[in-house]
Amino acid sequence: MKKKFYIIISVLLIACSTTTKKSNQKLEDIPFIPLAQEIKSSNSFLLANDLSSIQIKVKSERINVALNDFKKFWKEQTSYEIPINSSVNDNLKSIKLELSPNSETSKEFYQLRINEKGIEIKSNSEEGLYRGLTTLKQVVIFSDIKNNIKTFSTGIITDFTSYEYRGSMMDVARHFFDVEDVKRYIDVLSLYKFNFLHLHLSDDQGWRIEINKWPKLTTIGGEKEVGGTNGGFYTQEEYKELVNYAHNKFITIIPEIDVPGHTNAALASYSELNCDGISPKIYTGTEVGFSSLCAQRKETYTFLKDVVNEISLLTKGPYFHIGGDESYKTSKEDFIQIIDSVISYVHNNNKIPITWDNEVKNAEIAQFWNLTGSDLIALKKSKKIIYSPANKAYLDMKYDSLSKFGLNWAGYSSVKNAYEWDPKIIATQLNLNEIDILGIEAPIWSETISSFDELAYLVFPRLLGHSEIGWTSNENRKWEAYIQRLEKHKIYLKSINIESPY
Ligand code: TNX
Repeated sequence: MKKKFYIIISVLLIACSTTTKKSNQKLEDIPFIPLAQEIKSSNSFLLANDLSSIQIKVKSERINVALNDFKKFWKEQTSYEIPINSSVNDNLKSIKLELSPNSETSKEFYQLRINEKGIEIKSNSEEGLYRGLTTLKQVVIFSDIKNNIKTFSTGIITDFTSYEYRGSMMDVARHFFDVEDVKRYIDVLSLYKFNFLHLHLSDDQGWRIEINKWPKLTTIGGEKEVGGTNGGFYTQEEYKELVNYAHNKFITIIPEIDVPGHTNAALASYSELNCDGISPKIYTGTEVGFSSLCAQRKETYTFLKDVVNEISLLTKGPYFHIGGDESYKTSKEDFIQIIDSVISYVHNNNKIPITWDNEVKNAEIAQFWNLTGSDLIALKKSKKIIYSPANKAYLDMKYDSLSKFGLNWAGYSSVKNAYEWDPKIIATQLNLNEIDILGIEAPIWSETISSFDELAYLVFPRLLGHSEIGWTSNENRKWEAYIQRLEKHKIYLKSINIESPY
């Protein structure tokens, strides 16, 4: 009996001490990814059930959508309902969002204040408010629960991004990923403050977007994928739905039509695009560099113009990616002729062209991935660079020799390797200091993956490292502290059915 009594007392003591420990959670103990630029904790707390509403004075369709999402999220996380009000009453404890003009701060700057009276997010832009809301989401996810109630530690977060471009690329051409998969990816990207999703919509193995003037691109070119299984494509309506879905999460979709190489699917769909007038067979292997559009045929230019025009009409953002990588079957002259034409079609649609770094080009923005020979000249001709060094940023590189999926042509890439890089250092090493760093992008190529779970295996947790490289200042990024935070995110990701192997 006595023994039992002691056991009960000690269990109670341990429980009490962990609760007290938990009540000492400070705002800066929340494992934010990406880490905020400045977190000042104060020593108080606010209970989730004290907050009676979300108050919003901003008239913004996108913020409304975001808040309706947040409302659902709040219910799931805290089990309380929280209504949205369009008026502000300072006497009520609530979550307030406010646009406050400030010309000195950058576009995505925001301030998040938590005190005993409530929570407030202020920014001079809708983007900033949204980024602040994603920070608040992480506060909610990772705050301690005391007496069954989520308890938020007080303090002030002042935050802004290091780079204006923080992207990921999804290769939907090698294996097709449907609208639901892409939306699911967008959901996670938005929680980690990414603002661009680049969709690789065409390649040798598949053409994935409906083009009204060239219907065989999808009926023939979209039919299969790597391995010979059924592929697929987005109708223009579905594509618009994706663009809007991403837009509401403050993510801009960048379409990529890869030319003049990586075009077997188009060449197989229309014989007139081939120099010899004969369509090649549909290709379901994984080699690169064997296909090319024909610079001498006028149909090539009509085709390119139609494609760029139709896709530009579906595109909300400023950019259009035109590929330009690994065109080993195109002569230099033909290459320049085709690329320069596409650049002019993109400009005619008031879009800004982006190309991969290979070969000499005149696009404003180059995406750096892997340097060989003349590629450095192409980079030097650009005004801005997006950094995607394959040995660091490619999410399709295996983690190590045991990885179930992935390639390893650029080497293995551990979680640490994918975290420890800095575009500024690469710029210095390549003598590209004088060219603006637009930002970074982590691509996931899909030769070896064909479902969302397989994609998740390669993407998570490495993607989170790139989110921090894009957002957080280099001085604030420390590997040891990062992995502590990352462990907590892996638990959260698991709770939404995203398993990361490492
Ligand atoms: C290189 S990156 C490619 C892709 C492959 C990828 C696989 C680039 C511009 N080209 O065609 O899918 O490697 O890692």
